[in-house]
Amino acid sequence: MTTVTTSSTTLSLHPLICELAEVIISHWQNYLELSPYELPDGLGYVEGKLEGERLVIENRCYQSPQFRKMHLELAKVGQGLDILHCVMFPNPDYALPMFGCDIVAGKHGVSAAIADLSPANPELTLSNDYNQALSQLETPSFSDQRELPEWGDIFSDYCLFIRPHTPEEETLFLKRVGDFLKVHCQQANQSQPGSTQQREFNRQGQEYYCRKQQQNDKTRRVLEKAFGEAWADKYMTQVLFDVPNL
Ligand code: BLA
Repeated sequence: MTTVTTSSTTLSLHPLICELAEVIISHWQNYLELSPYELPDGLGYVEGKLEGERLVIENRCYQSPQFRKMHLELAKVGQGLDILHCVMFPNPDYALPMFGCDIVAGKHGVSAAIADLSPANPELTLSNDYNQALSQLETPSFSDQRELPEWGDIFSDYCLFIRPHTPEEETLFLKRVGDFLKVHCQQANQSQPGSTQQREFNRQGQEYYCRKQQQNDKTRRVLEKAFGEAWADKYMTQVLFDVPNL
């Protein structure tokens, strides 16, 4: 068995980010059969500094039979910006959505907390099983819901995009992401590989999702400032949102 832990991080990060990292890793460990996944070119740990502030990135990456890549990234930009980024990329043999999550914490607290189970098929729909399971969860309400950007048509009706204002809202966010992960892992464990045609469908859905996420200029700008344009483009297309070439 692969043992995973977040306590080995050398970065000191916003507490919500540390707690969410624990929630994610513990769900992966409790529900899925993990094995290591090597990122290209030794990109597990990277440090950059150009004209901007120092950016340190720590990556954890695993795979399982149902997921071709499960990526958790923790990043620190100077002393002022902490980021958690996580995506579970399904193995395209399985008709599963993409779990994605992003937390951005600045000097004045968390400005963005995002989590979704996003469809990965050309119709941009979740299956009946997912709709059924997700509709049965408790739905917390948050005081500050944020508007999705233009490229955000990939997100489902369940997408949560908020700015938490109290410790209670932070806890509710953690609980909601834990609920999403539990549903997702349970559904994944019950799912069966589909036909070759279905697989092509799933692959196209994943490609569309990645192309849209690559349009997030806010992420791109942070990476460009520390590592330059070419490196940022390579990182966004080969590490953060790589398209399966299968
Ligand atoms: C927003 N992402 C952001 C913001 C920053 C980053 C600085 C702006 C925060 C704000 O508006 O308050 C930066 N995010 C990063 C960086 C990395 C990162 C540098 O992950 C990685 C090194 N982004 C994702 C995933 C999702 C996602 C998986 O990586 C969703 C599942 C969403 N991030 C996302 C969205 C926004 C965002 C929707 C808001 C974009 C906007 O308002 O234009």
